Amino acid sequence: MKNLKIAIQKSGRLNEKSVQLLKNCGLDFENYKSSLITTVSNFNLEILFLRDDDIPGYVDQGIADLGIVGENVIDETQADVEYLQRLGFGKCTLKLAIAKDSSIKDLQDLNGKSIATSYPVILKSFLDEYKIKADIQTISGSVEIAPGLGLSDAICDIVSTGGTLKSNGLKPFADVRQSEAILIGRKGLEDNEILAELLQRIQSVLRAKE
Ligand code: PRT
Ligand code: ZN
Repeated sequence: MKNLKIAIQKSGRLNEKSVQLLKNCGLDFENYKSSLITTVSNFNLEILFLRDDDIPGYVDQGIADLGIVGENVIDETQADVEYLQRLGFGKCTLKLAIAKDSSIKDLQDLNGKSIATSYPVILKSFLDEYKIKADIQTISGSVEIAPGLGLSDAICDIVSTGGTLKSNGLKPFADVRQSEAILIGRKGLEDNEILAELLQRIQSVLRAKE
């Protein structure tokens, strides 16, 4: 049977837990930090190591069959993929945040204000839902320093402990969406036996953790 390809994050917050999950499923592979692809010796699977932002697109295009990535990234890229299994790690919340002493009190106060984010697609759909017209400033990182530098009135960024907001003089203001790592698959994999076996193993690993 033809190997499936699964894309996981090469380095970053989801890498270690993605590797651990696959190892806990009994898959035997070397986690080469320098190579982009590795073969599982005892299962019909190859592992691709990618930037998380690229994973939904690879799966959407069928270059990878499966992927492990945060729901926030899937939503932001608007990839057309199947949600196969929530994985229970990488939990975080995309939040709006403002300066501790900001005059912004409720969502409607964001009208006419500028908001810095790395998630313009998700933010735009949230603002549209509340009929708020704000100026979205897309930046790729260090979003938390934008208000202090005068670039924006608010930010929309991922929060887990809240420590980063606090140390930049910001406070959370509203939740935009929650997220966790999820197993995604390309369309048309429904009857694949390798996937069925892998899903079964993943689900028993998750159950053992409960
Ligand atoms: O290099 P690559 O593009 O693959 O990685 P990346 O730098 O884009 O992503 P990475 O590794 O930072 O995060 C991968 C995924 O982990 C995200 O897409 C989320 O789904 C999930 N995740 C969980 C988080 C966090 N928790 C998190 N705390 N992603 C980012 N953060 C950042 C956040 O952006 C902010 O700067 O951590 C800071 C806030 O953390 P606290 O604990 O101070 O609130
Ligand atoms: Zn990324």
